[in-house]
Amino acid sequence: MKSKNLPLIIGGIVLIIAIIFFATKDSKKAIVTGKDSSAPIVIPVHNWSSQVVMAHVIGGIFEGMGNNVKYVPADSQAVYESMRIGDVTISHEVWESAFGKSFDTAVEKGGVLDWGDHNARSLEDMGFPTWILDSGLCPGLPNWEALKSPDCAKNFTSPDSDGKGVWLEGPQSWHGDLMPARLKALGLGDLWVVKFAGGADALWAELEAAKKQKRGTIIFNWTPNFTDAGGGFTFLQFPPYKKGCRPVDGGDGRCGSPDGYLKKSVNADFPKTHPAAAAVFKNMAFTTEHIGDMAAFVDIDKMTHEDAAKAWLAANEKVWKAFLN
Ligand code: TMO
Repeated sequence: MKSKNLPLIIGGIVLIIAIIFFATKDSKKAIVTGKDSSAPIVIPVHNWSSQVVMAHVIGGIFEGMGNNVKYVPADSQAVYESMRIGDVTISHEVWESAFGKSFDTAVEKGGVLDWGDHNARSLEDMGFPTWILDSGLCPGLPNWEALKSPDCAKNFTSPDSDGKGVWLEGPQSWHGDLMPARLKALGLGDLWVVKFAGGADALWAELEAAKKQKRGTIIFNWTPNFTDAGGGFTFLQFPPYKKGCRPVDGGDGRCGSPDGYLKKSVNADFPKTHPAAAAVFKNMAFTTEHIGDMAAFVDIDKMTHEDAAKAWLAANEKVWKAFLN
């Protein structure tokens, strides 16, 4: 009896193993090559170089996979709600300091997914060109307390600043009144004032002008950026960031910006409508150097964002092809 059924049992086991093997193989295949919808993947475009170049880098990769892509100009705070309701598909540079709060709000409401971090960490803060350290314009830098000296502040004035030193902040759309509030909270209001640049280009123009005129300048800047190369930019050292220290979080504002994440996120339907593109986007993780290079093609080499993306893709084939697996 036993020996009679043995071939049947063995046959059954082999059949079950075969079914499991092919089923797993098939489902894996479905994850990697599942057919993406022909509906466009909507990528937002903001107002700093790496973000725009990276939009075209990622869009180029998606197009190479056979997808349709659409680029839309978007406000960098409102974009998380736009993504939540499906007007925008992905966000590829979620900077913790500037946008963490808007991102968290959208995730909590539902409809936005955290799609993982880039390799790069981020810092967004006030700083100065490193040559100022040896210039005698403000002894004690990069410690922020050097700014308490009237002899320092007077070297950072502009014709319309009423004799006060100037912090040139980025466009107000990035951080609202974060920096004016910080400046006041640190007790610097009598000696310093915040001005807002119309765009990122005004920040870089200010760096050039200050160098030519050998005058002090403090601007808002960030890393990863083209200014990482060569150590030509130094961030001010403020009291360390702690959760809750900002006025929008109920704090007194006496702190610098966090050592932050740089994240990707997606509309929650994206993995269902475009499973292949979503899987590739999840794999994408750029380094500080990758992102600095994307910005440098525009801000140093003066390429268009589209050409910069093509140049970056051509020079980094190994990097992005690894994301396709
Ligand atoms: C979001 N930004 C990189 C301009 O700080």
